[in-house]
Amino acid sequence: KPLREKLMHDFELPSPLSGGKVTIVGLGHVGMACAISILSQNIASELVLVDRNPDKLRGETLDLQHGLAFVRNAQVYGDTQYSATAGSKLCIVTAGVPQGPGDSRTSLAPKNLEIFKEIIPRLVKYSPETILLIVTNPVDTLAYAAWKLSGFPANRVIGSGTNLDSSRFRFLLSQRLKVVPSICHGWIIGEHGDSSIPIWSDASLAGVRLRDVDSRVGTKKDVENWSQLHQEVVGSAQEIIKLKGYTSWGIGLSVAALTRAILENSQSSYAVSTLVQGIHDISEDVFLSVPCILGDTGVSRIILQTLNSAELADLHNCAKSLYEIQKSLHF
Ligand code: 6V0
Repeated sequence: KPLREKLMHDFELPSPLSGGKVTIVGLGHVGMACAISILSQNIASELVLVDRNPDKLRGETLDLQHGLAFVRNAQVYGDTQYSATAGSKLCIVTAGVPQGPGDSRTSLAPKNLEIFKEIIPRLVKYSPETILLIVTNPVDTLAYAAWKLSGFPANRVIGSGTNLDSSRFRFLLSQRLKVVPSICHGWIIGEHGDSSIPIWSDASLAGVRLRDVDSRVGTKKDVENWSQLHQEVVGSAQEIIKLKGYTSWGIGLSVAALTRAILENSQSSYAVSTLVQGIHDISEDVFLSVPCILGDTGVSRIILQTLNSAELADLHNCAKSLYEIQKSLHF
Protein backbone atom coordinates (compact mmCIF):
# COMPACT_ATOMS: atom_id res chain seq x y z
CA LYS A 1 0.00 0.00 0.00
CA PRO A 2 1.26 3.55 -0.69
CA LEU A 3 2.17 5.60 2.42
CA ARG A 4 -0.87 7.86 2.02
CA GLU A 5 -3.25 4.91 2.30
CA LYS A 6 -1.38 3.56 5.28
CA LEU A 7 -1.79 6.93 6.96
CA MET A 8 -5.52 7.41 6.41
CA HIS A 9 -8.72 5.84 5.20
CA ASP A 10 -10.78 7.96 2.77
CA PHE A 11 -14.23 8.12 4.33
CA GLU A 12 -16.28 10.88 2.66
CA LEU A 13 -14.13 13.23 0.59
CA PRO A 14 -14.78 16.98 0.81
CA SER A 15 -16.81 18.41 -2.03
CA PRO A 16 -14.61 20.00 -4.70
CA LEU A 17 -16.90 23.03 -4.97
CA SER A 18 -16.92 24.73 -1.63
CA GLY A 19 -18.94 27.81 -2.60
CA GLY A 20 -16.08 30.05 -1.59
CA LYS A 21 -14.19 29.79 -4.85
CA VAL A 22 -12.59 32.99 -6.10
CA THR A 23 -10.73 33.48 -9.38
CA ILE A 24 -8.23 36.26 -9.97
CA VAL A 25 -7.31 37.00 -13.59
CA GLY A 26 -4.12 39.05 -13.96
CA LEU A 27 -1.26 38.37 -11.55
CA GLY A 28 0.55 41.66 -11.68
CA HIS A 29 1.08 43.96 -8.72
CA VAL A 30 -2.64 44.46 -8.21
CA GLY A 31 -3.75 40.87 -8.73
CA MET A 32 -1.17 39.54 -6.28
CA ALA A 33 -1.98 42.21 -3.69
CA CYS A 34 -5.63 41.08 -3.96
CA ALA A 35 -4.54 37.44 -3.62
CA ILE A 36 -2.41 37.95 -0.51
CA SER A 37 -5.06 40.16 1.13
CA ILE A 38 -7.79 37.57 0.51
CA LEU A 39 -5.64 34.63 1.60
CA SER A 40 -4.18 36.19 4.71
CA GLN A 41 -7.64 37.23 5.92
CA ASN A 42 -9.02 33.71 5.29
CA ILE A 43 -11.78 35.03 3.05
CA ALA A 44 -11.87 32.42 0.26
CA SER A 45 -11.69 28.65 0.55
CA GLU A 46 -10.39 28.23 -2.99
CA LEU A 47 -8.31 30.70 -4.96
CA VAL A 48 -7.66 30.18 -8.66
CA LEU A 49 -5.00 32.29 -10.33
CA VAL A 50 -5.01 32.96 -14.07
CA ASP A 51 -2.51 34.90 -16.16
CA ARG A 52 -1.47 34.70 -19.77
CA ASN A 53 2.19 34.59 -18.78
CA PRO A 54 2.80 30.91 -17.78
CA ASP A 55 6.09 31.52 -15.94
CA LYS A 56 4.69 34.32 -13.85
CA LEU A 57 1.61 32.21 -13.16
CA ARG A 58 3.64 29.22 -11.94
CA GLY A 59 6.04 31.38 -9.94
CA GLU A 60 3.33 33.33 -8.14
CA THR A 61 1.24 30.21 -7.52
CA LEU A 62 4.16 28.27 -5.98
CA ASP A 63 5.15 31.26 -3.88
CA LEU A 64 1.65 31.59 -2.42
CA GLN A 65 1.24 27.84 -1.94
CA HIS A 66 4.41 27.79 0.17
CA GLY A 67 2.67 30.02 2.71
CA LEU A 68 -0.51 27.94 2.98
CA ALA A 69 0.63 26.19 6.14
CA PHE A 70 0.14 29.52 7.91
CA VAL A 71 -3.43 30.34 6.88
CA ARG A 72 -6.75 28.60 7.42
CA ASN A 73 -7.44 25.79 4.94
CA ALA A 74 -7.55 27.23 1.46
CA GLN A 75 -6.68 25.70 -1.85
CA VAL A 76 -4.60 27.77 -4.23
CA TYR A 77 -3.85 26.75 -7.77
CA GLY A 78 -2.98 28.45 -11.01
CA ASP A 79 -3.81 27.70 -14.61
CA THR A 80 -3.64 29.37 -17.99
CA GLN A 81 -6.81 27.42 -18.92
CA TYR A 82 -10.13 28.93 -17.90
CA SER A 83 -11.65 25.50 -17.24
CA ALA A 84 -9.88 25.68 -13.85
CA THR A 85 -12.09 28.64 -12.92
CA ALA A 86 -15.35 26.64 -13.27
CA GLY A 87 -17.89 27.24 -10.53
CA SER A 88 -16.31 30.44 -9.15
CA LYS A 89 -18.54 32.46 -6.85
CA LEU A 90 -16.52 35.56 -7.68
CA CYS A 91 -14.12 36.42 -10.51
CA ILE A 92 -11.82 39.37 -9.94
CA VAL A 93 -10.29 40.86 -13.10
CA THR A 94 -7.10 42.89 -12.75
CA ALA A 95 -5.52 41.93 -16.08
CA GLY A 96 -4.51 44.73 -18.36
CA VAL A 97 -2.03 47.37 -19.28
CA PRO A 98 -1.12 49.44 -16.22
CA GLN A 99 -0.89 53.23 -15.90
CA GLY A 100 2.60 54.60 -16.30
CA PRO A 101 3.75 57.96 -14.88
CA GLY A 102 1.67 60.67 -16.57
CA ASP A 103 -0.82 58.22 -18.18
CA SER A 104 -4.47 58.97 -17.60
CA ARG A 105 -6.66 56.02 -16.65
CA THR A 106 -8.92 56.77 -19.62
CA SER A 107 -6.08 56.37 -22.12
CA LEU A 108 -5.90 52.66 -21.21
CA ALA A 109 -9.49 51.98 -22.33
CA PRO A 110 -9.03 50.73 -25.93
CA LYS A 111 -6.19 48.30 -25.11
CA ASN A 112 -7.80 46.93 -21.97
CA LEU A 113 -11.14 46.55 -23.74
CA GLU A 114 -9.46 44.20 -26.24
CA ILE A 115 -8.04 42.18 -23.33
CA PHE A 116 -11.54 42.02 -21.79
CA LYS A 117 -12.95 40.63 -25.03
CA GLU A 118 -10.67 37.62 -24.48
CA ILE A 119 -11.20 37.21 -20.75
CA ILE A 120 -14.86 37.91 -19.94
CA PRO A 121 -16.52 35.38 -22.32
CA ARG A 122 -14.20 32.65 -20.99
CA LEU A 123 -15.04 33.40 -17.37
CA VAL A 124 -18.75 33.45 -18.21
CA LYS A 125 -18.51 30.13 -20.06
CA TYR A 126 -17.15 28.29 -17.01
CA SER A 127 -18.97 30.21 -14.25
CA PRO A 128 -22.30 31.39 -15.67
CA GLU A 129 -23.59 32.29 -12.17
CA THR A 130 -20.48 34.13 -11.01
CA ILE A 131 -20.15 37.73 -9.87
CA LEU A 132 -17.59 39.78 -11.80
CA LEU A 133 -15.49 42.27 -9.82
CA ILE A 134 -13.59 44.52 -12.20
CA VAL A 135 -10.44 46.31 -11.07
CA THR A 136 -8.62 47.02 -14.36
CA ASN A 137 -8.60 50.70 -15.34
CA PRO A 138 -10.44 52.71 -16.42
CA VAL A 139 -12.54 50.73 -13.99
CA ASP A 140 -15.94 52.34 -14.66
CA THR A 141 -15.69 51.93 -18.43
CA LEU A 142 -14.40 48.38 -18.10
CA ALA A 143 -17.12 47.40 -15.63
CA TYR A 144 -19.59 48.58 -18.28
CA ALA A 145 -17.66 46.57 -20.89
CA ALA A 146 -17.77 43.47 -18.66
CA TRP A 147 -21.53 43.92 -18.24
CA LYS A 148 -22.00 44.14 -22.02
CA LEU A 149 -19.61 41.27 -22.81
CA SER A 150 -21.02 38.95 -20.13
CA GLY A 151 -24.73 39.49 -20.74
CA PHE A 152 -25.12 39.25 -16.92
CA PRO A 153 -27.77 41.14 -14.95
CA ALA A 154 -26.20 44.37 -13.71
CA ASN A 155 -26.22 43.32 -10.05
CA ARG A 156 -23.59 40.68 -10.88
CA VAL A 157 -21.06 43.07 -12.43
CA ILE A 158 -19.24 45.38 -10.03
CA GLY A 159 -16.36 47.80 -10.51
CA SER A 160 -14.02 48.32 -7.53
CA GLY A 161 -14.78 51.98 -8.21
CA THR A 162 -14.36 54.60 -5.51
CA ASN A 163 -14.12 52.15 -2.61
CA LEU A 164 -10.38 52.85 -2.72
CA ASP A 165 -10.84 56.62 -3.16
CA SER A 166 -13.22 56.60 -0.17
CA SER A 167 -10.74 54.75 2.02
CA ARG A 168 -7.95 57.12 0.96
CA PHE A 169 -10.24 59.99 1.94
CA ARG A 170 -11.09 58.43 5.30
CA PHE A 171 -7.40 57.88 5.99
CA LEU A 172 -6.54 61.52 5.21
CA LEU A 173 -9.47 62.71 7.32
CA SER A 174 -8.22 60.56 10.20
CA GLN A 175 -4.72 62.01 9.89
CA ARG A 176 -6.01 65.56 10.19
CA LEU A 177 -8.41 64.77 13.00
CA LYS A 178 -5.79 62.60 14.77
CA VAL A 179 -8.11 59.61 15.18
CA VAL A 180 -8.37 56.16 13.53
CA PRO A 181 -9.79 55.89 9.95
CA SER A 182 -12.58 53.51 10.97
CA ILE A 183 -14.47 56.27 12.86
CA CYS A 184 -14.08 58.80 10.02
CA HIS A 185 -16.84 58.53 7.44
CA GLY A 186 -17.02 60.12 4.04
CA TRP A 187 -18.08 58.90 0.63
CA ILE A 188 -16.26 59.58 -2.58
CA ILE A 189 -18.62 58.72 -5.42
CA GLY A 190 -18.75 59.04 -9.23
CA GLU A 191 -15.82 58.15 -11.44
CA HIS A 192 -12.77 56.44 -9.91
CA GLY A 193 -9.89 58.87 -10.18
CA ASP A 194 -9.57 62.40 -11.49
CA SER A 195 -13.23 63.43 -11.50
CA SER A 196 -14.36 61.63 -8.36
CA ILE A 197 -16.82 63.52 -6.15
CA PRO A 198 -16.36 64.03 -2.40
CA ILE A 199 -19.67 64.11 -0.54
CA TRP A 200 -18.73 66.72 2.06
CA SER A 201 -22.38 67.15 2.99
CA ASP A 202 -22.23 63.66 4.56
CA ALA A 203 -18.67 63.54 5.93
CA SER A 204 -18.71 62.81 9.64
CA LEU A 205 -16.66 61.89 12.68
CA ALA A 206 -18.38 59.06 14.55
CA GLY A 207 -21.75 60.27 13.24
CA VAL A 208 -21.17 64.03 13.84
CA ARG A 209 -21.45 65.73 10.44
CA LEU A 210 -18.55 68.11 9.83
CA ARG A 211 -20.87 70.56 8.06
CA ASP A 212 -23.17 70.70 11.10
CA VAL A 213 -20.17 71.99 13.02
CA ASP A 214 -18.84 74.31 10.29
CA SER A 215 -20.94 74.77 7.15
CA ARG A 216 -17.89 75.93 5.15
CA VAL A 217 -16.05 72.57 5.32
CA GLY A 218 -15.09 71.46 1.80
CA THR A 219 -16.22 74.73 0.18
CA LYS A 220 -14.17 77.58 -1.30
CA LYS A 221 -14.98 79.71 1.79
CA ASP A 222 -13.27 77.23 4.10
CA VAL A 223 -10.21 78.93 5.68
CA GLU A 224 -8.89 75.56 6.88
CA ASN A 225 -8.89 74.26 3.29
CA TRP A 226 -10.35 70.81 4.00
CA SER A 227 -11.05 70.37 0.28
CA GLN A 228 -7.30 69.83 -0.09
CA LEU A 229 -7.95 66.29 1.22
CA HIS A 230 -9.91 65.45 -1.90
CA GLN A 231 -7.16 66.91 -4.10
CA GLU A 232 -4.76 64.57 -2.34
CA VAL A 233 -7.08 61.61 -2.98
CA VAL A 234 -7.19 62.49 -6.67
CA GLY A 235 -3.41 62.85 -6.90
CA SER A 236 -2.54 59.84 -4.76
CA ALA A 237 -2.32 57.17 -7.49
CA GLN A 238 0.07 59.27 -9.57
CA GLU A 239 2.08 60.17 -6.46
CA ILE A 240 2.49 56.48 -5.55
CA ILE A 241 3.25 55.50 -9.17
CA LYS A 242 5.99 58.15 -9.25
CA LEU A 243 7.42 56.90 -5.96
CA LYS A 244 7.20 53.11 -6.32
CA GLY A 245 6.10 52.49 -9.92
CA TYR A 246 2.60 51.14 -9.29
CA THR A 247 -0.12 51.02 -6.62
CA SER A 248 -1.02 47.72 -5.01
CA TRP A 249 -1.62 47.40 -1.25
CA GLY A 250 -4.51 49.84 -0.93
CA ILE A 251 -6.40 48.36 -3.86
CA GLY A 252 -5.61 44.81 -2.68
CA LEU A 253 -7.09 45.42 0.76
CA SER A 254 -10.05 47.27 -0.72
CA VAL A 255 -10.83 44.35 -3.07
CA ALA A 256 -10.46 41.89 -0.18
CA ALA A 257 -13.11 43.83 1.78
CA LEU A 258 -15.50 43.64 -1.20
CA THR A 259 -14.76 39.93 -1.60
CA ARG A 260 -15.56 39.28 2.04
CA ALA A 261 -18.86 41.17 1.77
CA ILE A 262 -19.88 39.07 -1.26
CA LEU A 263 -18.75 35.67 0.01
CA GLU A 264 -20.12 36.21 3.52
CA ASN A 265 -23.30 37.85 2.21
CA SER A 266 -22.66 40.64 4.70
CA GLN A 267 -25.09 43.18 3.16
CA SER A 268 -22.77 45.99 4.19
CA SER A 269 -22.25 49.16 2.16
CA TYR A 270 -19.36 50.20 -0.07
CA ALA A 271 -18.90 52.78 -2.82
CA VAL A 272 -18.58 50.59 -5.90
CA SER A 273 -19.19 51.07 -9.58
CA THR A 274 -22.62 49.88 -10.69
CA LEU A 275 -25.15 50.56 -13.43
CA VAL A 276 -26.58 53.94 -12.37
CA GLN A 277 -29.06 54.55 -15.17
CA GLY A 278 -32.25 55.81 -13.52
CA ILE A 279 -30.50 56.61 -10.22
CA HIS A 280 -30.30 60.32 -9.26
CA ASP A 281 -31.97 61.09 -12.66
CA ILE A 282 -28.99 59.78 -14.63
CA SER A 283 -30.23 58.92 -18.12
CA GLU A 284 -27.06 57.33 -19.57
CA ASP A 285 -26.33 53.59 -19.23
CA VAL A 286 -23.01 54.07 -17.48
CA PHE A 287 -21.27 52.51 -14.50
CA LEU A 288 -20.37 54.93 -11.70
CA SER A 289 -19.77 54.54 -8.00
CA VAL A 290 -22.50 55.17 -5.47
CA PRO A 291 -22.92 53.53 -2.06
CA CYS A 292 -24.13 49.97 -2.68
CA ILE A 293 -25.13 47.13 -0.39
CA LEU A 294 -23.14 44.01 -1.26
CA GLY A 295 -23.86 40.35 -0.65
CA ASP A 296 -24.13 37.00 -2.38
CA THR A 297 -26.18 38.42 -5.27
CA GLY A 298 -23.59 41.12 -5.90
CA VAL A 299 -25.21 44.56 -5.54
CA SER A 300 -28.45 43.96 -3.65
CA ARG A 301 -29.39 47.63 -3.15
CA ILE A 302 -28.19 51.10 -4.09
CA ILE A 303 -28.36 53.72 -1.34
CA LEU A 304 -30.08 56.89 -2.52
CA GLN A 305 -27.97 59.60 -0.91
CA THR A 306 -29.38 63.05 -0.32
CA LEU A 307 -27.03 64.94 -2.64
CA ASN A 308 -27.01 68.71 -2.89
CA SER A 309 -27.36 70.44 -6.27
CA ALA A 310 -23.59 70.84 -6.82
CA GLU A 311 -22.93 67.17 -6.05
CA LEU A 312 -25.75 66.12 -8.37
CA ALA A 313 -24.42 68.33 -11.16
CA ASP A 314 -20.95 66.79 -10.76
CA LEU A 315 -22.45 63.30 -10.90
CA HIS A 316 -24.39 64.12 -14.08
CA ASN A 317 -21.20 65.54 -15.66
CA CYS A 318 -19.34 62.32 -14.78
CA ALA A 319 -22.10 60.28 -16.41
CA LYS A 320 -21.99 62.40 -19.57
CA SER A 321 -18.21 62.23 -19.95
CA LEU A 322 -18.15 58.45 -19.37
CA TYR A 323 -20.94 58.04 -21.89
CA GLU A 324 -18.87 59.92 -24.50
CA ILE A 325 -15.88 57.62 -23.85
CA GLN A 326 -18.13 54.55 -24.15
CA LYS A 327 -19.53 55.76 -27.47
CA SER A 328 -16.01 55.95 -28.91
CA LEU A 329 -15.23 52.30 -28.04
CA HIS A 330 -16.20 49.24 -30.09
CA PHE A 331 -17.68 46.51 -27.94
P1 6V0 B 1 0.75 44.62 -14.14
O1 6V0 B 1 1.66 44.46 -12.97
O2 6V0 B 1 1.31 44.93 -15.48
O3 6V0 B 1 -0.12 43.27 -14.26
C1 6V0 B 1 -1.01 43.02 -15.27
C2 6V0 B 1 -1.10 41.51 -15.42
O4 6V0 B 1 -2.14 41.22 -16.35
C3 6V0 B 1 0.19 40.88 -15.97
O5 6V0 B 1 0.61 39.81 -15.11
C4 6V0 B 1 -0.21 40.37 -17.35
O6 6V0 B 1 0.49 39.19 -17.73
C5 6V0 B 1 -1.69 40.12 -17.14
N1 6V0 B 1 -2.45 40.08 -18.38
C6 6V0 B 1 -2.43 40.97 -19.39
N2 6V0 B 1 -3.27 40.58 -20.37
C7 6V0 B 1 -3.83 39.42 -19.97
C8 6V0 B 1 -4.77 38.53 -20.54
N3 6V0 B 1 -5.29 38.77 -21.74
N4 6V0 B 1 -5.13 37.44 -19.84
C9 6V0 B 1 -4.59 37.18 -18.63
N5 6V0 B 1 -3.70 38.00 -18.03
C10 6V0 B 1 -3.31 39.09 -18.70
O7 6V0 B 1 -0.35 45.73 -13.82
P2 6V0 B 1 -0.95 46.13 -12.37
O8 6V0 B 1 -1.22 44.88 -11.62
O9 6V0 B 1 -0.11 47.18 -11.77
O10 6V0 B 1 -2.34 46.83 -12.80
C11 6V0 B 1 -3.38 46.06 -13.34
C12 6V0 B 1 -4.59 46.94 -13.64
O11 6V0 B 1 -5.18 47.41 -12.43
C13 6V0 B 1 -4.24 48.20 -14.46
O12 6V0 B 1 -5.26 48.42 -15.41
C14 6V0 B 1 -4.27 49.29 -13.41
O13 6V0 B 1 -4.49 50.57 -13.94
C15 6V0 B 1 -5.41 48.81 -12.55
N6 6V0 B 1 -5.54 49.41 -11.23
C16 6V0 B 1 -6.76 49.68 -10.79
C17 6V0 B 1 -6.98 50.26 -9.55
C18 6V0 B 1 -8.36 50.59 -9.11
O14 6V0 B 1 -8.55 51.27 -8.11
N7 6V0 B 1 -9.38 50.15 -9.83
C19 6V0 B 1 -5.88 50.54 -8.71
C20 6V0 B 1 -4.63 50.21 -9.13
C21 6V0 B 1 -4.36 49.68 -10.45
